[in-house]
Amino acid sequence: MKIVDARVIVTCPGRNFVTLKIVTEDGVHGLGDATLNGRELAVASYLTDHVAPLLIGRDARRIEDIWQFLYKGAYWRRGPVTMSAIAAVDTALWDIKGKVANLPVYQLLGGASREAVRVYCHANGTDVDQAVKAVAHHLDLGYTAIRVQSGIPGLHSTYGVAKGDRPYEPAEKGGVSEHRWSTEAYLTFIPRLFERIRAEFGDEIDLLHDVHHRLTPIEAARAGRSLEPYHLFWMEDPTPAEQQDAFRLIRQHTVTPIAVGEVFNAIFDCQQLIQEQLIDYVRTTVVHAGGISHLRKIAALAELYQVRTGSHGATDLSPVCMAAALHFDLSVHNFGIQEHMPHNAETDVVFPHEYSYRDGFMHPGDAPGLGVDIDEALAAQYPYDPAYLPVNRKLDGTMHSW
Ligand code: KDG
Ligand code: MG
Repeated sequence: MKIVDARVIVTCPGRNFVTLKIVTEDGVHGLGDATLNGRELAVASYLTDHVAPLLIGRDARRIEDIWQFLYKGAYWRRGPVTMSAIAAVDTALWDIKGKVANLPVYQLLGGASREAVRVYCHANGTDVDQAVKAVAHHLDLGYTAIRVQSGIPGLHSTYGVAKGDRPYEPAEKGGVSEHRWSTEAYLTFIPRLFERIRAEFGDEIDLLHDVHHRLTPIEAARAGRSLEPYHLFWMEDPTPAEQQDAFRLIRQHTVTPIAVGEVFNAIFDCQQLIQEQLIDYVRTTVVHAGGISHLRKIAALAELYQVRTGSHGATDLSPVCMAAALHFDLSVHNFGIQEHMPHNAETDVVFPHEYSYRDGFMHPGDAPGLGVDIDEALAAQYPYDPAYLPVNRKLDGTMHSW
């Protein structure tokens, strides 16, 4: 089953997405998400200029061999650009395999380990009152696990909080915007936010929070300890994870569960975190961590150490990634939870899909393959529009993690 075409489609139905479409000699096609938020064209070029020519003539059935060929064959290993490109190829080949077998991909991965995939949503507000309203709204939509972010008194903007009436979107058009940051203001405020949320909504719902890499290990330890009375489902990315052993210090001080991994792209990025049980959830996802094949290896390692999955699912991961993530989530034994940040209506039309949401759960559907497609004519009506993630500076102007 030879590959006869591999092409990249860049579209911007409200935000930029990069999609790889692989076609076989029998006319079967598969899709893979290759979107790297704010650096989209780097992956598009990597695929178009360096990967697509190598795919023509290869047997689409040999998913693992093609993965190893692209990984080992590049010589330059890992990194978000390379691994997103490999992920797109891998995902598209799983899509093709499912279509040829006339089975949804989750059946090829061992079948369903659960009835449906539990998801968490985002509730955010410019202040605590608005955050409370957002939580109430999402409870009405049926979610039972809710990530809460709020504006911080004294700081004009911060990660995870929407501007105006528009839903929160990480990348912004019109240049790089700057946020201001004060660790002390944040550490003082964050327990008050969750105290209020628990007072309003009780102990039943699961609450999550994303620190977004902005604390040092000892500051993260303080945050985790101060949040213990509100028993979070997880505290995400408490400190940058380039230095995996930094998490030992956080673990020594707090029992707040920890989730890490949305910026990881290979199993080596989380090997120590998993093997020393320094985290509870690994957040690697299909598009940035080498595709379904590599994500399964990470999950298999994590299973040995009772670490569960909690894949990243922000709007900068396209519906193709969401579909692939749901097949993975449904099948893998040590699934924990899946992030769900719904796409806008235009995106849902450009990428028609079988997956669905109901009462706090999602399901990938039973269509052969991934159950997601791209309307290429419609996609062409939304040309690429540069957008960047914001940056963060401390109050004295020093650059800080966003
Ligand atoms: O592109 C960056 C976003 O995907 C990221 O900021 C979102 O942290 C995020 C999350 O947990 O969804
Ligand atoms: Mg995050």
